[in-house]
Amino acid sequence: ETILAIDIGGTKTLATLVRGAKVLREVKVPTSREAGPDDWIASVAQAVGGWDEPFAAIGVAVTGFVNDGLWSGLNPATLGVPQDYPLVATIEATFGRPAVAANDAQVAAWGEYRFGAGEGEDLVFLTISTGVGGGIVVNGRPLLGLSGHFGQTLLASSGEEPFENRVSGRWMAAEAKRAGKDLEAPGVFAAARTGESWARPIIDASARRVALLCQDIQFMFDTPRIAIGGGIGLAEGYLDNVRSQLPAYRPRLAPNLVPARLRGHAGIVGVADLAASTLL
Ligand code: BMX
Repeated sequence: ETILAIDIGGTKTLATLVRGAKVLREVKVPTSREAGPDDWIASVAQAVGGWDEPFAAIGVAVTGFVNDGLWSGLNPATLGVPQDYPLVATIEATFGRPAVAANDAQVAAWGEYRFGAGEGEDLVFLTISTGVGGGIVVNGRPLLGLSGHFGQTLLASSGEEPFENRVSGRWMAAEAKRAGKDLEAPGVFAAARTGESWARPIIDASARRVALLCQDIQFMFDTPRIAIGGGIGLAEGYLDNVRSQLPAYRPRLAPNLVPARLRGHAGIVGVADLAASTLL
């Protein structure tokens, strides 16, 4: 069955038609930070308006917290989502098919489990992106609701602010600014590659915090693997940087870090599978 799968992220929104793990059509629109959910959904409707293939159901992956079909932001620095926006109801009214919605990283975890880095084993997925998201698959089931929101955890930042505020692409850009550089995260990586001395410590500090988080995840879930995705997570050298900064425990206690495989498609493939298996 063909599913309309949508992923609304902090920077861009992806609308696709998906069958299994296959992406049949795809269009990308920027997520306008000043607009709100009504506008974001309207731009998706407009972007897919010319598609004439039928679809049986809709899966929506979003940055933020999804509870009973209602969508709320947790960290306004990632995206300003109002509290309890009726996401599923609005999507169903807009597109005229049944819909499911879940957090972007939770369904990316599910997509990687089913079709990517999981290879038949449970996993924890971490995306280091505009923010930091996560998802947990245990005993072959995705944990939904608030679970996996590692970017919101407080311990690594001594309770002063969410973990992601000291790790994410937005944090890297803010640190660059403090060094007098007007650059986004990719510019920080480029500067580190060409040996600009201010850039390397920013990346190292982000990777160090992620390494500690991964070790903590291992103590909490003893998962067979932690798949790392997101634009930062998959940036050249980042995963090796995280590995090199893991605490020195013996191998049985150490997390097994692997790159996510579905790239930007993990969320849409995962939410399409969730829609197909729960709605059809
Ligand atoms: C934030 C939070 C998570 C999300 C994560 C990654 C909001 C709006 N989002 O921690 O729900 O999974 O960012 O989001 O509070 P991304 O847009 O960077 O992929």
